[in-house]
Amino acid sequence: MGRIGITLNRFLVEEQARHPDADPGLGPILTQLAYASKIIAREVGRAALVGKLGLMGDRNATGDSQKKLDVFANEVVVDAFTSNGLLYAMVSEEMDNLVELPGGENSQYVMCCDPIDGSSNTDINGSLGAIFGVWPRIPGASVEENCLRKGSDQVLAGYVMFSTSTLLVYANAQGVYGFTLDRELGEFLLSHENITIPQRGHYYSANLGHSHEWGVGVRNYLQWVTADDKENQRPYSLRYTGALVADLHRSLIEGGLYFYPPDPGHPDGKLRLLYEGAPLGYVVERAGGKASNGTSRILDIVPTKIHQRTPLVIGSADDVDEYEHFSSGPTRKRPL
Ligand code: AFP
Repeated sequence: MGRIGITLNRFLVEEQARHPDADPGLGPILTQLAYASKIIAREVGRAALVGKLGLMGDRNATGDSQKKLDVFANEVVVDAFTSNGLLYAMVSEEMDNLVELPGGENSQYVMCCDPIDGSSNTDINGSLGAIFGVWPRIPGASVEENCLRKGSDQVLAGYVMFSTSTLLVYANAQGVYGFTLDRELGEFLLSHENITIPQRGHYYSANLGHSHEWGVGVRNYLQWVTADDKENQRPYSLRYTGALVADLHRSLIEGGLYFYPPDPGHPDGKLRLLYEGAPLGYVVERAGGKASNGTSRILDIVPTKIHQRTPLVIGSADDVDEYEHFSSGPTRKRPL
């Protein structure tokens, strides 16, 4: 049975004892994220009954229409880290500017988050997610310099998937772990110990509605990965939920890849670097996979703006390699 079924808090205590040199400041951050996730999961589960579906009527900093659950989840996450000294500052998809958190003046961490990923799914009972990445504070640096960090400097990252179950997945220096919410206990229990991503999968996730607008290299990849070649486990099957977290989680467990290339409507890509690409890239790399913008490792990119967008391809290492082979050499064409 191993440790499956133990609570998140017990797991964190045992892990700290197993790795005494591990950063002790990260456990309390995870505990607060778990608390916030329970509150968000409860509201997601009853949104249709308490008037929390639909739009707020505003747009967020990146121009996306804000759903009521976007705003609610952001308020829950900010509140979970206010006046407890756990975080110095926070970047959120739902806030125009970074926020220095009250009581965090002496904290040693900053967090970038997307409180609700997949907002287009809120009113159709689809899967939703939350994404977070945590960086150590740079002593003496400004709050902006502390937030505009490359993904490889993260010390903790993860996501919460609000779906058939509520699942918290995080990665740190020790590995990648998943905890499923037991609603009766009100506790996240260990359900996935030491997650590793398959080297290759048989699923791909992409919005094919844009495929006619993609670069020729990516279109060549799409033609290749959907070609009839049973000996090489092709064609891959398409799975696209509208929530990156849900599609990414499938790749993490069963293998495969997700990609969102640039298109005329998203010349720099649609996904945001700091609170989508970097945290999920950290999780996937810690699990043995890869994440890039089609040519460069996502975790190496240093953002210049907190809401900076990026093209993203993420998932099994062999699948991301195949994609990059096509996308970085537009004229290259493998035998189909
Ligand atoms: P929203 O949170 O605005 O719905 O965006 C979700 C997302 O960032 C990612 O989770 C999805 O995979 C992708 O965008 C969906 O984008 P398209 O609707 O353009 O396919």
